[in-house]
Amino acid sequence: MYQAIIGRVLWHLHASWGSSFVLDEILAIAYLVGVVMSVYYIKSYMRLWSVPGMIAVSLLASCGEGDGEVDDSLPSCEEDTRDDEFVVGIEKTGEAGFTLAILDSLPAPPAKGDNQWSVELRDASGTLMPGYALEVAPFMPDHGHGTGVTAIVTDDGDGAYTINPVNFFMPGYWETTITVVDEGPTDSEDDDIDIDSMVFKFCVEG
Ligand SMILES: [Cu+2]
Repeated sequence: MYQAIIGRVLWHLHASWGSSFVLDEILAIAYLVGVVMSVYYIKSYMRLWSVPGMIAVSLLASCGEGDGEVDDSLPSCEEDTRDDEFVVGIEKTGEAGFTLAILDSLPAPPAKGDNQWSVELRDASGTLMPGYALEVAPFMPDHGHGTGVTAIVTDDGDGAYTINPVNFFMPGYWETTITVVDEGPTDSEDDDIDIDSMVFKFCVEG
């Protein structure tokens, strides 16, 4: 894209140099300025709508309101009825019948900041299922944002996986969607298949 733009600018400049009309040169310079300005505008627009940008914008819009005041528009964790109470072995079953159990959480219960989860994956018949990829996506539905910290998943064999970190960077109600993915025979994402997904719901204290 940049080569094409630069090529067109050079062509215009060449055309203007080749003639004796001052007007051509003025047009070429105006064109160059226009291209630079529009590229800069598009880049800044894209930066605004990138994931960190969206998080920053939604944080400014929703999480930053009421500086120094107690925000009582949202329930505290004690009042929140949407969350799961954490117990060792808490499990969720997806629509395809796969079950994911959290066998250990550091810390327990899950808290603000980075959490490490040891989980176990079984299929609908209860068989332990190693060899899948898990995609972990914490999300705050009240604020409409996720986290910028990517969870790294390790396949420990025999259906056991370690997820670290599950990042809850602010207090409140978080829904963590874990998607079970069959990555297929190649490294390419083209042959990835989503097998099942489950949602864990935890409210973390400030
Ligand atoms: Cu938030």
